[in-house]
Amino acid sequence: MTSVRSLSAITAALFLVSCFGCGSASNRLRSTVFIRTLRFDPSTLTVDAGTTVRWRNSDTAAHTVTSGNLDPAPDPTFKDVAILDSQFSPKELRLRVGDTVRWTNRDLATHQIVFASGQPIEFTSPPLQENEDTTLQILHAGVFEYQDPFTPGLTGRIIAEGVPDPDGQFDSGGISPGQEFEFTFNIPGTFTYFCKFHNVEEARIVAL
Ligand SMILES: [Cu+2]
Repeated sequence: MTSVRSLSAITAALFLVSCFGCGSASNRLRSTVFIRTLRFDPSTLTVDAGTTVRWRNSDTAAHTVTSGNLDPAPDPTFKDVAILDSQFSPKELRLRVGDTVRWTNRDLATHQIVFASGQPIEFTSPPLQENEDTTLQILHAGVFEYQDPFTPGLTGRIIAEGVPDPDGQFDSGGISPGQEFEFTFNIPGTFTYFCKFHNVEEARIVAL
């Protein structure tokens, strides 16, 4: 009886030791950001200090995770989008961060520019009558979708590219499709990063 009891005590002690070991392993802080087509998902991730963040490339192209910012271009310009025959022309506009978009309504019908919600840029233009225009300076890198609520199916896109300004804290180099990169954020703070292959994707880790 005694030997059975002591045996079970030893078993319990061993169980506790092994459980402590696997407990500390599974409690190690981890979080994942997915690399998608020209965006990091989520674009803002809040973690506890000490967390290891893993970026997984879920796109079909290679990207990087490079600490720093995408800055405005030193020589910003105007970029024109015409609204003609109920189409945005061009439908997809590439520009540099700092450039200003000017939409001009060349239709008889009223049109309006409304950015999709949940993007870093919020914008709703006044309704535009024929030959009226509206402007917006783009101050963030990224892909921005917009639509005209007056015309179902009328959508446009802006792809804003910044000037890379790495700060040297981390740089994955090229991450191929399906591959991963990890970095541990031991110090509280806000850490911005971007992809230096495209200079469009910008995101941040907030470590508490
Ligand atoms: Cu990229």
